[in-house]
Amino acid sequence: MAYKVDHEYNYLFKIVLIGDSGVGKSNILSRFTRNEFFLESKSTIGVEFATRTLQVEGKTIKAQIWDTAGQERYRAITSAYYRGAAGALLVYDVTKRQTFDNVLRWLRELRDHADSNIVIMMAGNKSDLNHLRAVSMEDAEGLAEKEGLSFLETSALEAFNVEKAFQTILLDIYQIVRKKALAAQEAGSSTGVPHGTTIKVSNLQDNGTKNACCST
Ligand SMILES: Nc1nc2c(ncn2[C@@H]2O[C@H](COP(=O)(O)OP(=O)(O)OP(=O)(O)O)[C@@H](O)[C@H]2O)c(=O)[nH]1
Ligand SMILES: [Mg+2]
Repeated sequence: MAYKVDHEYNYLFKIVLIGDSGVGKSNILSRFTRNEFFLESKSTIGVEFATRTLQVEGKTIKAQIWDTAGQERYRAITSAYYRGAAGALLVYDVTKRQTFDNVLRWLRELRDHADSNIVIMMAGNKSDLNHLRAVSMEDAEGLAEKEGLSFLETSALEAFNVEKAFQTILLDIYQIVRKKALAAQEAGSSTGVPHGTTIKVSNLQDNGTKNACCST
């Protein structure tokens, strides 16, 4: 049987796009992966994803970015959507206050469904519409600091900071992965033996089966 092994990247990281409907998630994705923008795009139905491979600190990283509908009625797939995600781009629209107020709701959803170590970047999209601004930089920076998120304003239309947003998320993820790998290496080399789970086999039971109990 013929099959192809893909050796073209060092790491594959999944990133999810979240935020209210209409904030520009799908256009951020198309700008980043295909350098395209659509003035009149339809609301996403179901889940789509696209990939782009890029260099981070000399490593080739394939970013697999998932996009779904911000609209509540399409969102019955949450746990599958968040499974395995190493990063999240949480988008609001700088011209719509409600989408910023809902950031806390999205953070709660991440806390409920995603890995606790997930890297989160908040993006205030549509920065090109400055004359219609309803969320100040100060408010957004305040929230980002309080919640421990990175933050950028972006414009999918003008291709402003879209690249930087993903680069920042990927770099943060890469550094976490590297730190973990180094820690594991050090733990292994300090004893000279590989680390594993210790299995303590206790008394033989009456029926002759062994009762194994584990400690780490
Ligand atoms: N001016 C401006 N408009 C934008 C920008 N990004 C997206 N839009 C417009 O905003 C509208 C909604 O964009 P989408 O990308 O479809 O939004 P979405 O978040 O994917 O929406 P759902 O799929 O419903 O969750 C479209 O008309 C886009 O053209 C931006 O940076 N600036
Ligand atoms: Mg969409």
